[in-house]
Amino acid sequence: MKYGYFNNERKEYVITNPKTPVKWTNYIGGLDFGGLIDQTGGALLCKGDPALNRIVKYIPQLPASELKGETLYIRIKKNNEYVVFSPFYVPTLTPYDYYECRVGNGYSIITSEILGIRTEVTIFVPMDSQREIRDIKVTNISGEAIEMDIIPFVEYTHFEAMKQFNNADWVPQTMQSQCINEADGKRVIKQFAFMRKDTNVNYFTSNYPIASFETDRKIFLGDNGYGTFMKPLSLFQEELSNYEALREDNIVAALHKMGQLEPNETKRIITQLGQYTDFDYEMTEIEKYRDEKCVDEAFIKLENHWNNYLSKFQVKTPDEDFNTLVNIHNPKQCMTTKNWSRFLSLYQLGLGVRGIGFRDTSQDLIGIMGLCADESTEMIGKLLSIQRRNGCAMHQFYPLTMEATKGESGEMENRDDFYGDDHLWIVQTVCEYLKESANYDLLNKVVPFYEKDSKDKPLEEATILEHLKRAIEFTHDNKGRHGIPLLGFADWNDCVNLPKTAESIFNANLYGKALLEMMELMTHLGDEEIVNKYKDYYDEMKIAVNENCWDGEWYLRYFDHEGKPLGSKVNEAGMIYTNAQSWTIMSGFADEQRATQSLESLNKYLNTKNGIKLSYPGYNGFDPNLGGVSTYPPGAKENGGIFLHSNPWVIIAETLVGNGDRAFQYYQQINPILKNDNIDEFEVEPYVFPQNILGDEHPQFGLGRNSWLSGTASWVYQAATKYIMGVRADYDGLIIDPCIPKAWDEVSIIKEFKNATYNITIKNPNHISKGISRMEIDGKEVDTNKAPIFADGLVHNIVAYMG
Ligand code: IFM
Repeated sequence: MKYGYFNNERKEYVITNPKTPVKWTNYIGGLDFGGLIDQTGGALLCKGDPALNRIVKYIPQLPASELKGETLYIRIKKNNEYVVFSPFYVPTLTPYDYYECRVGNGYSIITSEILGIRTEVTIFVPMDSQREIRDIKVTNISGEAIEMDIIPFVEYTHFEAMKQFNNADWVPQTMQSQCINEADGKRVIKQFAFMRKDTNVNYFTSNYPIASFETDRKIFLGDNGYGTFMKPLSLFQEELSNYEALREDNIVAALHKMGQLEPNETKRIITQLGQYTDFDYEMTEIEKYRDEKCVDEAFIKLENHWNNYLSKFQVKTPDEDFNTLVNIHNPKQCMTTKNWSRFLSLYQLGLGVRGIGFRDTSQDLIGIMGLCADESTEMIGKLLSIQRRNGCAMHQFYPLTMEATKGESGEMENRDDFYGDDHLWIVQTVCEYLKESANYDLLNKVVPFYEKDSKDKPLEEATILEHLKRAIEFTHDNKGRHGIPLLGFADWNDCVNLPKTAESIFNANLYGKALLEMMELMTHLGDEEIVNKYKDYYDEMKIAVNENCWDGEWYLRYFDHEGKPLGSKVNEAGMIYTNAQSWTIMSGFADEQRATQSLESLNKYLNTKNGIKLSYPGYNGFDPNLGGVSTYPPGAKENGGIFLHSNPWVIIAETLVGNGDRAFQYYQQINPILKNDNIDEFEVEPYVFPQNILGDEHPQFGLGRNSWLSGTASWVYQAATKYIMGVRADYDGLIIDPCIPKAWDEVSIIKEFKNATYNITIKNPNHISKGISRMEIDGKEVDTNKAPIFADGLVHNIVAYMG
């Protein structure tokens, strides 16, 4: 079954059936103000932190048919009786003649035709103003005059999201609403929790007179609270009660009387949902956004912003689905994960367990580096400010307070260990930034380490370069009995939690990759001494990996606390792991023969038509010595599921050994666009990567979950742009080193790089996968496949011939 289609001209996905298998969402605004919108108009909004300052009550676990956060009711009079429906289908479930939800960049537009009314609602947050705009246009298409009322609806949550659910005494006592009447019938309806009434005041308003309103859910639903959102009884009375809630479940329902709409007549109402600390300032902004022209301009500005972002890297290949993903939806997902980390989605509920992750965000930042590198610097500084003096890092932080924790959900707080990988990721992030931007000043920026001797006095601070060096030294100093870095609580695979002293081959490879990056950087900066030191570290680790971790046909993944291998043919479950193969190639530790052999083994044991599994066979039952991984059934998530984040690493590894056909095959296996025409098995949105797909050991093989916020976005984008297309920024130029399917004749790429446009055509007359035999820049032959830095604001034409 199919629920929609891609509209590339508008850079949208258009959902044509509201009854998607699970809610399909989109993001508006950012963490400073914004959240997610589902295809039936539900919204989850917050300001600054979804755990500490949440605005709207969205409970994803409720049935799909239930109201979630926000909706819109329309009331018409027929034969002197009210008929009430929602143009979003949910929560009234009124049959529709037409429905579409256009999932755009930073906006959603829901259009429907129900009972002779065409409604179009554009939902977005302006670029430079913190408010959710719902721009509602209603048209009477019934052919006869209709009397109509419009009732936007919001259900608030307590700003402390967890308290809303676990304290049903304090929360209801503190929630209050008030109405401010303005001169011309317009109103601002305020909502707050008593203790925050001067700092976090939510409000709803519109550009139209509000005839009457309701702020108490029980009264709104009617029948002493036994009414439903499907048929709120108060909407069958002429007016709402104008009750200003003193406690309990606060909502706002604002009755706008539109009067009689003649056939084909359209009316437009613009609502605003926001939060203010300074009422006077906010009123001037509210007035601004009551103006239709201002809203139109804000929408165009948002569109231009996204178009500009996407224009920085565009490809044209013979494969349209590849082009669509690389040019539109994948970079959009990169920006979204960069903005939200794992903080707020339908799966990561933003209730305070997960904040901004050191590991996750370091990787997410790389995803936007080629498009808007400078948007990463503030976050790089924040991440490094939770690095510890000894070089390892706190696992995550909460941006409003900058409080950091060692792990998620406090499981690590009383342990003296660390995540063995976190600190190493940021080395790649900073190096990618420098290659794309050439802003070497960043390395001299001084950032404190996390340990402090008093609340506001940092004990030690150092330059970013020094932070990176500490990261390297931490791993260098924390190795196990085989000379392999310690696992700590976990490495990238959060769920394999082996007892202390276990070693991680993933960490060995990540360390190897970080050393390669540091050697390149320090060579560029001319510090030979440190390059030599890192070369020794690198060689030492390469030997340790190859002497201890080769299992005959593939690389091992871990040594446990007793020195026994995991990811070996001696293991009944967890015999082979994907990351041990891909990363041993990405680190440069595997020689050609081992690289080829391990990729063959990976293909044999781990590949499926829906993507590459993380390991095989799955563990079948809980084992405290393995930890989280064994809590899942075989084939799910990290226990042998198709964990998409690790698929692009294999794609990159395949390009590094020159296998363009297989790299592309692996890419297309997970390309969500290709699921569109038959999506009932996959279930989640076809326009973003989910985090996981159930593997073939699970009866529901092919089912996707945890869409949107996943490191998959950043790494698939890197795999496509830097390795399949092969266009990679370097310190002194732009490398052109594609690895494409042999069948492709030609591809072209436009990349903005350091204040110039590189207009690249790659020709493949001999139908090979890899290797540039000659290149011309602006018509002149050059003897390299690296284009120089032009930095002249001009367009440069490059033609590269494969051969
Ligand atoms: O690497 C982790 C990530 O930090 C959070 N999601 C799961 C991944 C794999 O365990």
